[in-house]
Amino acid sequence: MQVVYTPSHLGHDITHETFMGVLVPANEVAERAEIIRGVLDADGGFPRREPTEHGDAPITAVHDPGLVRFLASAWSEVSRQGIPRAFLSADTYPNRSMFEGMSDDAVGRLVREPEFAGGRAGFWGLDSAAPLVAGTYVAARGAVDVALTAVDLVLDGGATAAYGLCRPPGHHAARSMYGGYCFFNNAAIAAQAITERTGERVAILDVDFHHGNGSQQIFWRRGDVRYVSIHAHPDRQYPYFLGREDETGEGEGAGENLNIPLAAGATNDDYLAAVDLACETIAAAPGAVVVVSLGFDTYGLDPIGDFALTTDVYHEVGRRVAALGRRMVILQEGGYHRPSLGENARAWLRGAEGRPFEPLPVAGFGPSGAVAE
Ligand code: SP5
Ligand code: ZN
Repeated sequence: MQVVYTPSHLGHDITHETFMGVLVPANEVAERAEIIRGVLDADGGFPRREPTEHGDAPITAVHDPGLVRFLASAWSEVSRQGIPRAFLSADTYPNRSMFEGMSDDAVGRLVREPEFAGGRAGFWGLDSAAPLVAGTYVAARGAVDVALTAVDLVLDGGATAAYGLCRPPGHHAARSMYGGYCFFNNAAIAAQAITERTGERVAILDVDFHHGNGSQQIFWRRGDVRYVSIHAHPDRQYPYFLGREDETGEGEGAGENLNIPLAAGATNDDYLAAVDLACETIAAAPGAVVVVSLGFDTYGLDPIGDFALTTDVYHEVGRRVAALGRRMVILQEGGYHRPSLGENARAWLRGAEGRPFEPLPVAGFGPSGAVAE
């Protein structure tokens, strides 16, 4: 399987994020993508290529041009405004209760993008844990081009499947919002491009630990993109305010959104049962391509997840998704346990290719998915 990768992600060189107001070491770091790249290279079965540039149009097909302008200018504004920070994080968000009792369109009429960079970050951002630095915009554009190049390989290049090593990830980014370590929604941009180019329906299967609130929002009223997600229940995990079972879409999109929230401690068996339901739901609608939002924060040792999956199950999940018989555009989302990331990606992708998985002799990493302490 071909891998699309660009070193432009390295400019998004995040070292810290905030967790409930406290500065903590960053989870979504450059080393993540470098580890996956290194392990896939060592496998020998994953030829790697750089993306080609696809321009603004596929981005503004799903995102507000204002979000693109904000991300393009945010860091230079931080410098111009003399804000002494290593990264941009929001100051104040427009909480919905700020407008309680005002007319229904008050948010649309009264909330305007401010000038102060911290206020702008609150206007466009979901949360305070998605730091933005000097290289973020170029990196986020690179991740979109990685996704669209994976689409090209599958639609024009005759590939059954392609893997886009996207970083930063994308599935939390909504039409007019960044957040959750995500700036542009790589999977949504890919799905939109596929619908435009094929005129056919597309499915997105989101197997990141977190609900892909951005992907759900973008396609909420769309009858041509079915979104199916398996994730931690939002009662206890980010993004808290979306991801429940009763969110099924509206209008043309009624019935096209399926959320499968799981309890803490979800096992391989729990997870495979959810994968089977997800695959049945995808198979129930026509379409030749599935976009996979692939996260490994479902792994048992992930520092921000609470599931109990092992490396072996990723091979089986890849195999079951491939058994849908659709072409696959597989895009990297989260996954923060660095010692296992490369092997988990290799297991999933080999499963998707119908190849067996033998663990590589990676230092400190055992065959059962357990890390030697
Ligand atoms: C793409 C992706 O996986 N984004 C995840 C964004 C999660 N942001 C919130 C992180 C909260 C971390 N909580 C740490 C709890 C440690 N016990
Ligand atoms: Zn995640």
